Amino acid sequence: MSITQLLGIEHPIIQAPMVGVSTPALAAAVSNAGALGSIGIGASTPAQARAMLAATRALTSRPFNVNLFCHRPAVADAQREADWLEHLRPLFAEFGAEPPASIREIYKSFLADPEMVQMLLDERPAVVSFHFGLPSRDWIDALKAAGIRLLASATSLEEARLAEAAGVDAIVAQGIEAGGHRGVFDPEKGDAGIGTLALVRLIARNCRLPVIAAGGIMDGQGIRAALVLGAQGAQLGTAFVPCPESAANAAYRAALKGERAHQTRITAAISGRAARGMVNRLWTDLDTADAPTLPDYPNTYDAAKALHAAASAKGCNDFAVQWAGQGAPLAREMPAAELVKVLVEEMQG
Ligand code: FMN
Repeated sequence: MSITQLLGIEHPIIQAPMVGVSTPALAAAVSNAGALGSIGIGASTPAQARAMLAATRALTSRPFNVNLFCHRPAVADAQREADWLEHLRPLFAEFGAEPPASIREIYKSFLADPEMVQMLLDERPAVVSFHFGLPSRDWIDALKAAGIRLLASATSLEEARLAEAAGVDAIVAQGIEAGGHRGVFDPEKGDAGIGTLALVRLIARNCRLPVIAAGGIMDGQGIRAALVLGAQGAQLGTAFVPCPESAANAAYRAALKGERAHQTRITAAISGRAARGMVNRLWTDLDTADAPTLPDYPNTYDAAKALHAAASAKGCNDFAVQWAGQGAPLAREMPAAELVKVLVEEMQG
């Protein structure tokens, strides 16, 4: 079965789920244009997620994708967290602020959230995707039995093989060029850092499942190249950030059009897990030579968000998280439906 048949779409293009950036309006516009829109519920409670699904369904009757975070649940470590906050104290002081007294797990892993599985089984979105790992086999089986198609991010052949063995329907091969968080299953094992070109080929040659290429793909030429490599589709994140339907703020949009778009880098110091974005002081001032061990994801993120809040309260936007991939300077600002149309035209050459 082709990826378009599998997902019930016309064009082999997926708008990446992007927590904080993708919206029901963006997902619906993409789905209505014949590609697959996505919403990210990784940072939502089941009630918030249910509302987001309803908001998307109010705008489209087409299939869309619902994305979850499957990281190891955070292990609180009061000393490590206190050391990290102490490390950040001088940055807070620049804005006349104090670090928070503590940080916490600002959202639950899907792995520890049976209520979220129940929500998905009740709502039955057409497609569900996993990032940072996989849920247990019985949850995968239950979601499949409910008629939901399942996708999983993989950053290596080993992760793709695990996803295949677990029973998902297709693999999102996420190269090192990609914006946002690396989908690495177990960061402690290290990150092979494989580029999209090699990763797509590795997985297409060694797995039976359809491959969806992700990372650095910004236009139809890039999608075409991925298809030539053996992918059946492409997932684009950064390309959709400037769409008016996204939740990106004015500063984020301006950065994508400016010099900083040429400088993206990966750091784990913002959230506790490696992620790529446009370099600002979050990239340069947190991960210093004397930095203590990072608290777990997403507890570290709580601290970065507090720092951004303190800075922005004083009119400083240098600590805003602006995830973006290496293709960022190629992003184009246009409504999502138009972007899908342009991508398809370019893809068809
Ligand atoms: N991937 C997820 O699976 N879940 C997310 O919530 C998520 N958030 C992201 C937020 C932003 C702003 C960006 C740019 C990417 C995010 N990603 C997320 C990664 C994408 O799924 C995808 O791997 C990536 O966008 C592909 O690279 P590109 O940005 O170069 O197109």
